[in-house]
Amino acid sequence: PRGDLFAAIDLGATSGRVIVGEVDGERITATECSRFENRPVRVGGLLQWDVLSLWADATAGLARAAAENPGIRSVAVDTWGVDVALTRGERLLGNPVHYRDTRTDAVIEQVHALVPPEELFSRAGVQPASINTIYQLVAEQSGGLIDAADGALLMPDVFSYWFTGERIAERTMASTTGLLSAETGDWDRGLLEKVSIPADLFARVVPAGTRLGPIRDDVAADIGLASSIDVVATAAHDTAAAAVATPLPSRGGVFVSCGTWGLIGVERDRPLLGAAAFAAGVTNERGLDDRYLVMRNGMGLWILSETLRGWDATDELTELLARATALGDAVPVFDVEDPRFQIPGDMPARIAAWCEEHGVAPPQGRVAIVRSIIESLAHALAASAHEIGRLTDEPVTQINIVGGGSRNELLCARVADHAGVPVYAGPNEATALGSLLVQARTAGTVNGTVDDLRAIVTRTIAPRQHLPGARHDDARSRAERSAR
Ligand code: LFR
Repeated sequence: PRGDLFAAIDLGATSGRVIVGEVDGERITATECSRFENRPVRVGGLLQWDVLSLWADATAGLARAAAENPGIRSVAVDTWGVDVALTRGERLLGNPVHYRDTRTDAVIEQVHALVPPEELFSRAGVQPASINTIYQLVAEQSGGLIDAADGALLMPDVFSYWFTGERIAERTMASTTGLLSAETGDWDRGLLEKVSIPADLFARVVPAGTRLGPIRDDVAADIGLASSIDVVATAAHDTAAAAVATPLPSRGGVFVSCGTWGLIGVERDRPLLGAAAFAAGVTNERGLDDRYLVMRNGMGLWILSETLRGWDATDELTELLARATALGDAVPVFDVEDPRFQIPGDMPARIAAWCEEHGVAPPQGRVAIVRSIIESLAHALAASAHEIGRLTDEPVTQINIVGGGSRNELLCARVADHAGVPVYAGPNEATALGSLLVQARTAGTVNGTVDDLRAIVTRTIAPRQHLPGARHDDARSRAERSAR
């Protein structure tokens, strides 16, 4: 190889992957070396992480990747935000609970009685949402687990800890908890006190790119690694890693990181706080270095993938999308942000119920349901992009879609149509690329700011362009008209 090699372990909603990347000062290329299932398990009334099988699969994948690619310089783990493991000594106190579990519903009011949502937002910059770690920890407190714990680690940090024995809290990931001060970037002790969560549970916050040390010898032997590899705390929140690898222009571009979730935002030097930002559902999470991701956190491909899962038709996505494209856009547009769509279950039934409640004829048949989901999602993403432009006072001139959604041509084309600006699609593995670039900088392979890292992606990958169509149908108003 011409460049240096790095490995990214990316744990996504349905699968985990080990991706090996080669980086030199100019370019990055990445190859998926292994892919394994990531399925939360519902047992004992709780939706839980299957964390041990993930460890087994991820480390087996890493060992294979290392055997096939001698000289890998480092490895790093990223996942979605908010989920946390409680520890006592070196052990986990049970399986971490998945954020789609509904146990937090019971404590929302309790938390808000102690700290009103507006204050949660002004302190942490994060939009209060029932998935946030703050509610998860308060829920565990009612169950007595906090009393038994002497530590709390966010999920990527669990893997780093198992690899190295180092307990840290990587900052981009920590910023998703709702417990990190937007100002200082450190745990908000005053807030923790108000909700009676002991501050000493948490590990020290470190910036993305911190080298944690080599994989412990005993661990390397256990997982079948011939020689040890360094572990880096990358931008461990998948969204923050994806933002690094999004080929954004210097101005006017909005990123849409579209996987299971849709994160629509811009990168800024300051968080966007205040009443208007709060009311508009803005969330400020940490990006690489001193950047903030000013975003709206909304629906992504989840409704679609959950629908296909329910039909046992996950393999039929390509065909269904082709037929949905041919069908046209005369389908209902429903509100993808309605909370009923967050919980795993029968999505078509919930879409039908939503339509009936709103006096709209529900989509009939699989193809129409798929098209209705795409139209509704495209509409919501486009509207959010413009809302972010309005709130940050920077009119949107283009939208960059990265993540799995960037491979969905119909979705990208319809976002362009609804938004009235060009959409640039790709890279779809932005999260892994971001992780690899952060590691390459830690290793000294490349230097510079997040803009310099991003420029490597821009040089390597040409996104697909989708121009807005001539016809700017507003499907929502049409659906509403037909309802009258
Ligand atoms: C995307 C993501 C979002 C976060 C959500 C839940 O994968 O990380 O940024 O809000 O998952 O953790």
